[in-house]
This record gives sequence, C-alpha cells and structure tokens, in this order.
Amino acid sequence: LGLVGCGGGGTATPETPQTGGDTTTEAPTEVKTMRAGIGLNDQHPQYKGLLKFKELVEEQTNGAIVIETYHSGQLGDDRTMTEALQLGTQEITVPSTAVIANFLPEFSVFDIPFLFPNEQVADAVLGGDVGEELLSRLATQNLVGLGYWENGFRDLTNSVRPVATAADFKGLKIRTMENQLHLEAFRALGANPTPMAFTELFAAMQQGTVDGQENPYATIYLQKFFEVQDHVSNTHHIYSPWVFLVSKSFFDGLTPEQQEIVTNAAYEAGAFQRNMNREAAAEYLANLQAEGMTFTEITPEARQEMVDLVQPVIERFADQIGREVVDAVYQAVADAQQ
Ligand code: TF8
Repeated sequence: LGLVGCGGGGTATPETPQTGGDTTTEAPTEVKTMRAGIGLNDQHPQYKGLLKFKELVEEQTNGAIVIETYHSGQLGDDRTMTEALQLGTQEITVPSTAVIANFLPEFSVFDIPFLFPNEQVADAVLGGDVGEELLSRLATQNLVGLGYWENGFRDLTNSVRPVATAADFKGLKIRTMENQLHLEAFRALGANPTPMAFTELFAAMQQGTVDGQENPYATIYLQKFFEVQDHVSNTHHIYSPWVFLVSKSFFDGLTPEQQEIVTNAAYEAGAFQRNMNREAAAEYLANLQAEGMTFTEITPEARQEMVDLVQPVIERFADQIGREVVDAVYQAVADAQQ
C-alpha cells in the first residue's frame, strides 16, 4: 500500500505536555496517532475541515492524540480507505455516502436523484433522526460515523457539448462513482456511464477515456478539471453527503473523554467545512467561467424532465435500499419543508 511516512495508529513514546517546570508527577500520557486520509487535494474545503479537526483534537487532548493528515488519495481511494478503517490499519476517512453504500446498501438512499431541493433540507434530514439512525448502523461494519460533512450538489461537466436538456446526455461517456444507483440513473438519462474511483478520474478525462464527470463546483475548480473539461451545467442532480468515519476498533480504545473530544471536533469541523463550501460555491463557478468553461443553466422544465426519467430507477432500487429507510427519508424531506 506504500504508506507515506507512516508510523501512526498505535502508541508512541510519551510526550508529556510541558506545563511549567514544577515537579508534579502526572502519569505519562500515551500518545495515540490517528491517520486521516481523504481523496481531494489540500486546497479543498474537505482538507481545510480536516485541519480544523486536527487543531481542535490536538489542542483539547493536550497532544495525547495526534492527527496525521493525508490528502489527494495518498492513502488510497475512498473505498480502499474505508476498508482500511475496517481492518484497523487507518483511523479516519471522509467518503461520499455513495461509496459507503457498497458496505451498507441503505446509504444509497442519499443517491436518489433530486432528493434534496436545497442545502437547508439536506441539513435537516441528515442532522435529524433518520440521519443519525443510519450513522448508528455503521457499527455493524466496524465503523463509527461521526456526522455528515458536505461534498455538495453534483453538477455535470463534459468536453463534448453544452448540456441543457436530457436529450443532450445522449451517448456521453460519463464517469460515475462506484455506485449502482448512480450508474442506472445516468443510463436512464441516456448517457453511457462508467464507474471509476476518483483517483483515476483526471487521467481518464485527459486521455479521453471518458467525456465527462459530475461533482460539485468546488471539486471541478480546485482539482483543475477545467483543464480537461469545456462545459459545465448546474444539473444539481444529487446532493452528496460525506460521512466522517473512524475505525471502530480504534475508537473503542479511546477513553470516554477522548471519544467525546473526537466526536465534538468532527461535528464542529463539519460545520466549518460546510460553511466554507457554501460561501465559496458562487466564486468557484465564476472561476470556472473565467478559466474558459461554458456555463449552461438548467431550466426548471428541463430539470423536471430529468426527474421523470430517473423515477423508474428509484422505484427499482427502493427494495434494495430498504423501503422503510426510503419512506423515512422522504417523510423527513417533506417535514423539513413545512
Ligand atoms: C467522487 C466523489 C469524491 C469525494 C472525495 C474523493 O466523485 O465526489 O470527489 O468523495 O472524497 O468520487
């Protein structure tokens, strides 16, 4: 796996916090290291959020927990890192729920296209009972989910033509995440989708293996996709949540006080990351246009046609996701809009 400068995940020589030259004998602190790996680069709000988490945890534990951060898939792609958490060879990662669905199918409920009309509804559903219930199920996978972070609304880019309506998807080779529902939804829209890990994506676009992809503006801009893509449309077809995941075997080995610090820091850093994402979204889109991409606005009518085309796919997947979960999420979406 070629870990970069590893040496975490275990205990190290005590690094007793120096609080002055007195002679009080404090029990030597056992330093625990957590390796946190993500897929996006060090410019992305995902990484800034991770740095915030590091700052909070290291400060509040007086250095008893050290966070090592790795970006750009240095520790592997989202799926590989999630597996490493299960095995206990990595401690933290922040994958999209679409990837988590390969471990727990019910997480695919968030891959239902056009589920959330806006970010406020997403916040209410994810932060509500059904969101928490799904997080608690991660324990069966030797994972602990410490809240949702925000990848965000996904928008389409490609290098063939501006996409304004469903008809424009025809034949476009679109990379999707490794998720069955995403694949089928893009087929229903007329595209020719192909699943691929994010770490392979840039090269695939550069070499023309795929014509396009879909991700939030932050990723399209900060990962420099504008260098290999010409057109962007605000399809906003799926809102991707991230989940802040910790290896359960590692988390169980923390003291209750440390667990609380880590949990609170993950939530606080999540709020920080989410705000940063939202504040910068308009700027990222403007930057994409400044870099030469064409921007196509999807009209409400065009979006409705897309909604209708993917509806049968949602029906087909409802059993696999779990009817109860699907119904609970739809109910929560409705409640959030009252
Ligand atoms: C994707 C996702 C990824 C993120 C990131 C690697 O397209 O949106 O960008 O999950 O953590 O694969």
